[in-house]
Amino acid sequence: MSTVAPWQLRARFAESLSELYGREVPAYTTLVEVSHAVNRDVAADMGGDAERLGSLARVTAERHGAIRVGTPQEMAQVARVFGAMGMYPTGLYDLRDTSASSVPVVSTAFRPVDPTELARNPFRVFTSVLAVTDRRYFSANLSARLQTFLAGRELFAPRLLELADRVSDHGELSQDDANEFLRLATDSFALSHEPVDRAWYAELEAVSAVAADIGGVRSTHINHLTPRVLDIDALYQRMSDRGISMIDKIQGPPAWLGPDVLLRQTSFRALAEPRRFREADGSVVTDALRVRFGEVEARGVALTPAGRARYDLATAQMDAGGAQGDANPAAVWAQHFPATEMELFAQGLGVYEVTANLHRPRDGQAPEGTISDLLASGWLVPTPVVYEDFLPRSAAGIFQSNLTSQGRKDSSRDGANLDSRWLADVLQVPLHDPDQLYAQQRDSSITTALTQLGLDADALSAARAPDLNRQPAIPSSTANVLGSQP
Ligand code: OOG
Ligand code: NI
Repeated sequence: MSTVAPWQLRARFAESLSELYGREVPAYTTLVEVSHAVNRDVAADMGGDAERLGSLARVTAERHGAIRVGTPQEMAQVARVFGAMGMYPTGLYDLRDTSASSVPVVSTAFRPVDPTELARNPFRVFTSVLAVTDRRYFSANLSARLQTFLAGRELFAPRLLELADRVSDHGELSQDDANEFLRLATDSFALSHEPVDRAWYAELEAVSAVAADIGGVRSTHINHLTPRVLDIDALYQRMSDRGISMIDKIQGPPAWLGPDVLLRQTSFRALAEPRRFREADGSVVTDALRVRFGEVEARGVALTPAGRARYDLATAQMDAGGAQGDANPAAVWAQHFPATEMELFAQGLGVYEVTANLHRPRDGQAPEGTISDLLASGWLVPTPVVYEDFLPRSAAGIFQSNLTSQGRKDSSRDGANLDSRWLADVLQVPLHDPDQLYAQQRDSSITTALTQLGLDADALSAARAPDLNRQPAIPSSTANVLGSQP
């Protein structure tokens, strides 16, 4: 009997979580249906161009999930379970200072890091761990009680962790073990029906609704599962037409006619779900909790660090315009970003792979010159690299839109220093840097393409590794040539 590889586990896990979440939150199923309809329509309208940032098959299956855990130990277990599915921690998102409300978590995204694996199935999970030692939120006394509570719970069955380690050691599982792994992994994220201790939940909620959601219960659950759409503005309209009230805007870059970059997201409000509570007198009552919701996203071209700096600037200016009430976000955006993909690439702002155009008529000419020359003469063709990560600001917005209250934070105290070194230590596996991954992808595509053209990749290395942090990837003379192409 054939065995099951990590990417197959990942694809099947995404599917089974989707089934689970659809049963728990029916509006999610509506969202997925509308997303698929939008994607079909965009594909029909645009043809092959619709697939420029991922095949329709990939985009249709594409989801991200969000989960939240309480302790470094739980986070390390998550790394084992997701590692078995070829999902590795990438990027650090410290949300403690990005929002006005109390969001005491530090996060990373578990995702495939290899382009081939991303193409097979890009499932990713935004994963947050509670900053239990941060005194701005938790007093010494509350922190100690919280840590005791968390130490006494078990989020992942020992058998699940054993199977996860087996995949990591052997690279595959038998069909039976795979089925068991997927069942246990999916069950770990189901909403529990165990009664919630009212007093404990309320004590944590006074500090932070997120802290209560994580540390007030004895299990974890999927917070949301997000499909990807090719046209988020159309999706927003169709959901609104169906009477589902969306948050008042789409987060991230504005709608405009130029290339889509990074990530645009929107959501609808958390739905109240029946949950059981144990009262102080021991009685159990059914009440409602609003912690989960629906989210949808559109993904664009990844940005280089230089492009990201532009994004930050544009965002700050759009905010300032917003405060004056006369903002036209698309106009502000257009002051910072070029209107064509060719320019986005030529100015060193967008991340692109190149491929060798082996069908180019030779008309007596051999491929020669610098990378820029080869692009200009059509021997190299750029294709965009899709943004696979998250945006701290949108993430903070997502947390915030879900909060029942502001919570409290004593900013006069020192925060705990939870940086990427701390997180890598917690995870016990390397923490990947998104910028490095994108740069590697670009550089290795250049090496492959040059080799295919029979050129000496090393000899062109100066041009091969342009410092996109500081200067345009391509000399401006070429930028002009590229920009004038259709
Ligand atoms: C995660 C929020 C972040 C996103 O898409 O930016 C997120 C959470 O609410 O647990 O999912
Ligand atoms: Ni999300």
